[in-house]
Amino acid sequence: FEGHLVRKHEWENTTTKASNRSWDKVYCVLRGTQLSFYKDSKTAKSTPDQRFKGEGSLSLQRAVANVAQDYKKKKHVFRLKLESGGEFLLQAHDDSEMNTWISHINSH
Ligand code: I3P
Repeated sequence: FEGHLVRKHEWENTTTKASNRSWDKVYCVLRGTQLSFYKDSKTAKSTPDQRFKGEGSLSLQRAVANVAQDYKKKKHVFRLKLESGGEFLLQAHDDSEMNTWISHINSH
C-alpha cells in the first residue's frame, strides 16, 4: 500500500521531542511491517533504497495508528506511535484515505 501524506515528526522517543518538527510532503510505502518515506513515487519505484533524507524504514511491529483527535490545526491527521516511543503525525487528503492508512498500519 502506498500514497502521498504530509508528515510531522513529533517525538524521537518517549522522552525526546523531534528536533525537526516541520511538515514535509512525503510518498509513503508500506511493505509488510516496514514503512518507508520517499521524496516522490518515482524514487520509491526506481530506487527504493533512496529514502527521504536518507532515513531508515520504520518498523511497524507493535506500532499503533489512531486519529489525532487532539491535533486541531489540520484536518485528516492521524498519529503513528512506534514501539520505540517515536511518534509521527500524518495528514491524508481526506478522512477516507486517512482511515484506509490507519487500518493498513494496524492490520499488518
Ligand atoms: C515548526 C513548523 C511546524 C510547527 C512546529 C514548528 O517550525 O512551524 O509547522 O508545527 O511547531 O516547530 P520549523 O518549520 O521552523 O521547524 P505545527 O504546524 O503543528 O504548529 P512545534 O514546535 O509546536 O511542534
